[in-house]
Amino acid sequence: MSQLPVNIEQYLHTYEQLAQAVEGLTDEALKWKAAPNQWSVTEVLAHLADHNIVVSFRIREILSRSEARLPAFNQDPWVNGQRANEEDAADILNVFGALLHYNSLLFQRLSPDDWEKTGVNWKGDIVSLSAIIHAFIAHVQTHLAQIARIKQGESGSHHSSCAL
Ligand code: NI
Repeated sequence: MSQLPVNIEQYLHTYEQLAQAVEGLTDEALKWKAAPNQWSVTEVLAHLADHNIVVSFRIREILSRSEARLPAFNQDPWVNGQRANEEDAADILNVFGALLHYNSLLFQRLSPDDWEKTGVNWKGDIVSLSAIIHAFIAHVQTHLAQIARIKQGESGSHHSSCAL
């Protein structure tokens, strides 16, 4: 296999990072919110699954040479609209991990030309496929820190925008 412009192991490892972060947490701890407008650990996981779904869509849009702007998504209404805090953390993690695996198989099929493809994000910036995947990995790290704060009983305040 030729050298890819993204680190697939690091990409796949985000699943283990999240699984370790929530390991041993009771159902009560998984669903605890510092305030009604703050995310629980479960809601952070649901947000990461949402982001994974959106990024998976963006990856395919870029590969298809779509000229449409890559969509943004409104993180809080997505979490609230699907009643994410009623979800089971294990179910969310399973979907998150399955998408990683499915995408990693796609990455390994791509040619150097595919990796050069770009899209236009909702802000009008040109973004490359590899930049999107690097940003995905970085985004998980941001929310791992948030999960650590929530586990300490601190505010789960989230960053202003998750959209690339
Ligand atoms: Ni985010």
